[in-house]
Amino acid sequence: MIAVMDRGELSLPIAAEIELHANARKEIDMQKRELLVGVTAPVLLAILVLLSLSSSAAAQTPESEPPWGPETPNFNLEIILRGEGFGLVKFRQPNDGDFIIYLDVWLRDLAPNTTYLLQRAVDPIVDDNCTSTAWLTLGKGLQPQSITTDETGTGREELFRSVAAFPPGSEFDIHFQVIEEATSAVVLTSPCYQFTISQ
Ligand SMILES: [Ca+2]
Repeated sequence: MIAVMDRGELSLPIAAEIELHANARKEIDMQKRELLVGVTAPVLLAILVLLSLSSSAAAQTPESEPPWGPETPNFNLEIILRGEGFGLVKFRQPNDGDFIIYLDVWLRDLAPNTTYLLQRAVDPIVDDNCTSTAWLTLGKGLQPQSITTDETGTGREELFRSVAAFPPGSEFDIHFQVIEEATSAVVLTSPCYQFTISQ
């Protein structure tokens, strides 16, 4: 009986203590939650911003390649050609003193095992209206270069051309076409783009 009484008497302060502990834990949990929401979220955001900044900076200046010029003015272009297949030309002017435009050409969905040529025409009146039809075949410097498709109709070629004849800052409207080398038939055409000579 005494033991039961004792347990009963003791049970009240123990229950109260348990409740106190529970309340204290709730408060700590709430504080933790406030910390997570109030402090951790901005810190996480800052970390994410820093990560995205550093990754985009890394993407812009890969160590293995020369740094490209800024996107504005139009020193660099991604030219899309459409027609009987698809073409992409990465038009790049590195930040060096060489006055060379690099043209990485990728053709797709054309006739297999066929040779093609990439041509461009420019006019100096920059109004997004490409009026020139003075097509010039591009290649490796002054040497025209065929782009030969494989058995799946895909072809790649790394072309380049000097623009040393033009002063830096010169602006042009430019458009492109791909012709089949044997027949001169136009198979792909591009919209009108604008570019500025970098150095
Ligand atoms: Ca024009």
